[in-house]
Amino acid sequence: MDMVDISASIAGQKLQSCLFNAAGAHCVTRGELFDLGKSRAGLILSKSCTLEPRKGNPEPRYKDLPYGSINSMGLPNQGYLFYGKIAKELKQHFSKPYFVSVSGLSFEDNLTIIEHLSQIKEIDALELNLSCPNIPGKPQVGYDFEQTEKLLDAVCKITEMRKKPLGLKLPPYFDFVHFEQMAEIIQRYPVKFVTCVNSIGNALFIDPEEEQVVIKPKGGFGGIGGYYVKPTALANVRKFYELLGNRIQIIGCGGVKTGIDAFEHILAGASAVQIATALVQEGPGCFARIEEELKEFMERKGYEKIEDFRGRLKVMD
Ligand code: OXC
Repeated sequence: MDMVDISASIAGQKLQSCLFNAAGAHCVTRGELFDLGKSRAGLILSKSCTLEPRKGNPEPRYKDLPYGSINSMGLPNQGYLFYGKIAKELKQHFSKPYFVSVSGLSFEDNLTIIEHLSQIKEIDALELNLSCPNIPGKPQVGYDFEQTEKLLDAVCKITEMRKKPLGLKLPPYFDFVHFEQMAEIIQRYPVKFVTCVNSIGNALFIDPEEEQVVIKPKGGFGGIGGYYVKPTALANVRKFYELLGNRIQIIGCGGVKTGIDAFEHILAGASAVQIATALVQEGPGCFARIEEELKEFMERKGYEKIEDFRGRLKVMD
């Protein structure tokens, strides 16, 4: 199986494995970031950071479900200065890229954070989160095209000046018109990658025995992940690959629990694949397992590297 190579390249960075964590999953604390460094993950991505450290929403705020998870974490994180400062240390210990996810609570916060992080050379790229569904009173920026454009306009001025690669974490879209409108905006900016998708926001899971919701914040509404979202995630990867794939890389995220799930994301057009629910449920050991499963499936198919099949999804005529 050593003949099979699952390395990847994202925003000019070489990844030994195309599999890594989604922002939010096992990447808040120093210990968790080090766990990712020691694991088979091809890259370390931080929790989405805000200006100030945040405790997040009241617990319980995450629940495993039969086919995935629901969460309303509310961006618990140690503040942007922490994720900037730890970059050097991570680089001393691990030879893999380090990306920082940014989710400022306002336009100005995002600019302050990005101005600072763009100047840290040990940070290889930034992933701007346009899609956190769990902050009461704050809509997902990625569903507001005007606001997205205004933010990209300002953010890209900074990242271009500082030569820091920028990617976007998008919410799932459900209508071709919305895919096209978003792609039209994104293609006007020097965005290196888009990550499709964040959780499906504001879903509701009900425990019928208890006649109750399963998480506390927002009356039980939260972002859904895992197998519930896989078909939606694949549709978003595919559509953005069709619309942007010739110049912007797509990172797949949503419902990846096995090597075959990762294979499907790559077949749809993903250049790398992030893992959230499976990482939370299984821990960082999931990367070695999913890597082996992906390699085994690729070998059975006669593929030596991911570029052999990436984007080559067949449709029926
Ligand atoms: N997506 C996010 O972007 N953030 C987190 N949850 C989620 O599903 C969070 O912290 O609430």
